[in-house]
Amino acid sequence: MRCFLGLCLPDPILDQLDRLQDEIPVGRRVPSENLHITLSFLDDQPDELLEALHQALCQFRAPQLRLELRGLRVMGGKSPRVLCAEVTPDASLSQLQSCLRSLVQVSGIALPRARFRPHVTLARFAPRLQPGQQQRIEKALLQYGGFTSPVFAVPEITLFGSTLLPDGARYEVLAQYPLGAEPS
Ligand code: 3AM
Repeated sequence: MRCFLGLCLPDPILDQLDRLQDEIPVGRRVPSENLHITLSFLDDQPDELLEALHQALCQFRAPQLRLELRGLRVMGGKSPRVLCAEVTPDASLSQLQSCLRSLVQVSGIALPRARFRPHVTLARFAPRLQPGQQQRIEKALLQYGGFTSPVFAVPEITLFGSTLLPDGARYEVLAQYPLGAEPS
């Protein structure tokens, strides 16, 4: 199954991002139910490896997170791929991501080397931008680049399943692992 580890966002933050997306009509909008912070993209994995990871995650302990979103960014280098809200740098988040990366690999799932730049993807762009889109993106960055969310608690890690459909990915929550709690 195609899946990834990530963090869900609380409703007040989803509402704020929803309003922000209304203000910035660029690209293909990510629907509210798909907004999240990716920690580790696992790709397509056999059930046995996912089960091994699930067992390891059930025993995993880490403190609860308190995060904030701050600023907008376009990712994809010369050809913009996505518009994102950035997560304010947070040592606990970086540590969590690095521990999870090790845990995933110990569970037998190979991960490509990738820099962790936590974000919430708000919109995706086609490989070739439509006329005028670059200007609209730049205007949005100028106008809304100073956006900040309230600080919010993240009480769990989520294992998402991801199904690719013609109109985009559909995510489902496969399991959640509490942060800041003793494993049961
Ligand atoms: O959180 P974002 O939106 O940046 O782009 C996909 C999404 O990231 C990314 O995994 C997240 C959950 O689907 N993704 C999809 N395919 C990927 C791949 N082959 C990938 N990341 C790395 N390699």
